[in-house]
Amino acid sequence: MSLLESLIIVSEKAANISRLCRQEEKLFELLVQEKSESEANPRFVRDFKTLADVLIQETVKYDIGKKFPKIKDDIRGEENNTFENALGEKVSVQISENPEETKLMLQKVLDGNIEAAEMLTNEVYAEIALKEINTIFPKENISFDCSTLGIWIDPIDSTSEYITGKEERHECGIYTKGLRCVTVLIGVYSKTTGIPVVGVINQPFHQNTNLRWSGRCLWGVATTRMNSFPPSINSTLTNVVCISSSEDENIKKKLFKNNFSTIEAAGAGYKLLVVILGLVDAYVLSKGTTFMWDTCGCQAILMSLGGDIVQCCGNQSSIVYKNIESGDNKIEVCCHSNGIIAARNVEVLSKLKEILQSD
Ligand code: 2IP
Ligand code: CA
Ligand code: CA
Repeated sequence: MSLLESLIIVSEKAANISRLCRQEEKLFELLVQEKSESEANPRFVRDFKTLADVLIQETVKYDIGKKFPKIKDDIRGEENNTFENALGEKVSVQISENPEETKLMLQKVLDGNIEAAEMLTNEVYAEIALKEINTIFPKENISFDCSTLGIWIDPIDSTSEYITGKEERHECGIYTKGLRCVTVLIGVYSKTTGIPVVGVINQPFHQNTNLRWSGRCLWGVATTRMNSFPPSINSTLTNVVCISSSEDENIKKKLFKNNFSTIEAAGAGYKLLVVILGLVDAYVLSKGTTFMWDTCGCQAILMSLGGDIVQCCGNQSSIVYKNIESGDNKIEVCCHSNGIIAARNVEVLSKLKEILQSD
């Protein structure tokens, strides 16, 4: 099985874990923990860390690392895998070859809750059938030299929506808040050039039928310009830009002055998703509140469609990726401190670069 297919499958496993934790109310309450100050996203006074988050990240690492040993040591994610239980004990969340061991580890994190540990363990080792996944599978087998690649994972983007999840919908169909803004983001990049290569976005809470959520999975390969979209995907421009609710007035003014209207939606991954889908022309963010794990996969998909993600301020060059070294301050090294502009169309990108650089 190819790296791309394996990434699609593991993203579905990630989505299953996220749905399980959200739908089992008891499980969900148990899982919410606070982040330590040094790890917190600078935008939030308080951030959340959930076991689901860490477990998903470690499951992706385990499954992909097992199938592609050459990439194993270069799979990284947003989360730190050390968990502390109510007794102040530290447990490192790591998936082991032996499901029994994983279950015991989870039991520890869950203060002895065997039922919850069992449910999660089953999901971690579940076999995912291709027909369960709402995607269009790659028609060709693309092979990569895994020894030259690294991976960035955001196991759950839009954690606050995942936890509080009150839905709001804009009249154009974009969800500005709620569970639909949650995404699992996986991005592969070249360690030699830093350029994104493959991206997978899984939206676990895409549709709700009879109180059950189902998702969808989108992917793209930047290098071969292959992706999961029909050739007819909407390419009409909307003159709408997606922004964060925390965006500066000055940026909004510049956009309005140039005939762009804005929609404020939650989730960096979700905003990138609506750009990818062509529901808006671009995502503009002037602040340093996104990180390598937020953008890597989405940028690969945008590149497969002819777009890109560039810095909003600074030299406005394309975003590139690197491995963090031990001793690095992860938040500092991985932060896109100059903000970002993401678009599916390079003309739009050039226009926005100009607008945002003007006084
Ligand atoms: C967050 C999340 C937030 C987003 C922020 C990201 O990632 O996507 O929603 O802020 O930039 O870093 P906003 O919604 O204002 O765009 P996470 O949920 O993984 O911490
Ligand atoms: Ca994120
Ligand atoms: Ca996250």
